[in-house]
Amino acid sequence: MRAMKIARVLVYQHDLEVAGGLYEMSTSEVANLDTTVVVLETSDGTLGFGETCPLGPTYQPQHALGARAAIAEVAPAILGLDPRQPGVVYEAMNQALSGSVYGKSAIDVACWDLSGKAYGARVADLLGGAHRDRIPSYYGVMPASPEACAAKATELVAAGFGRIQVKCGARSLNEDIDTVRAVAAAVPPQTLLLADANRGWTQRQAINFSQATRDIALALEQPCDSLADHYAIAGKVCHPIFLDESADSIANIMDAVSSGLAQGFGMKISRVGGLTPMATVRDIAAARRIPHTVDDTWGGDILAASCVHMAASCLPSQHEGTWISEPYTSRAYPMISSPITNTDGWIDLPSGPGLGVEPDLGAWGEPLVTYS
Ligand code: 0XW
Ligand code: MG
Repeated sequence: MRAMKIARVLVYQHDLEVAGGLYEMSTSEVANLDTTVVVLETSDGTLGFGETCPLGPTYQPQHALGARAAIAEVAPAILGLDPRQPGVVYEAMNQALSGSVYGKSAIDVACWDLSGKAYGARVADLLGGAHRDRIPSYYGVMPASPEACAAKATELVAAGFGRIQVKCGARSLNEDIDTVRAVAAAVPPQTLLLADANRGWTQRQAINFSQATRDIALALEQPCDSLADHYAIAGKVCHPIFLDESADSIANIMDAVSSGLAQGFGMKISRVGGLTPMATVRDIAAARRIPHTVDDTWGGDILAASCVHMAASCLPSQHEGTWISEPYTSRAYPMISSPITNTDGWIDLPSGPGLGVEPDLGAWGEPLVTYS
């Protein structure tokens, strides 16, 4: 095998503006996303791309400056390593820094991109193979009146979406109940519905909401703040629990699966630390037939592509959908490759090699920092 070494780590920062002004959830709202793109340049001049983009500083304990600080800690430790060995690179990062896996995630994704380019394969192929070349997407309906949310859901179903998440927890419980009822009445019965409170409900609110909507087939996505809250409400709620923000490590996910706490997961690649750990999560979920999404918190085409490759490698029976930021973002960074978009509620798998996305680096300006 020809030698391939990481020679330089370049870090870029971009602002991603939210289309229409604000992205709202129960616990936070954001107008602008600060995304970090890592470019790994190898000794033979090949470039690999990775990205990490926390959803503002309060969605979960991750923030853009933290990501870049983590990258500063680990970048010197990966220089000279072979990016085709993501596990070896990951261990070097872990030896240099404990935790902050959302920063390490961008480097891990860039290693998979480089591996694909080196082997002439798609990242999905390296992850075990693509079960399909198009994957289903899903959409989060932001807080609004019951009528407005039902109208949006009707529009989404007509556009091809089969999975709809209703953002809850930002209004009174009765308004949430009325909204979810209106949305459920507006969509066909096979639509996968979720009420996502983004940690916003107390245990009592989650139990009351679930009991009041027990006749509706839906899942409760991260209703409460902590894992302990979810253990406390399990058995008292009438719906499956999908963990999202609390699905933050392989260990927690294993416990939630083996204890029977979680019946599904809203999975974010950067939250568990990249494609390498996400492949383990995918396999744990498959072993117990637990459905899950494959998303990230925001990001542009690079992060979206990494989600689509991972999602394509999941069994279709396990993968419920992939949320991408594209419908919500008015300005992403300049790219040469065609954008990763929803068409009829589905997303095409880029053809590769690697992630199959090509940034317009000439239009990106200078990197924030270069490690060499
Ligand atoms: C709707 N999402 C997938 C996008 C935002 O990152 C939040 C997230 C969620 O489900 O919480
Ligand atoms: Mg969620």
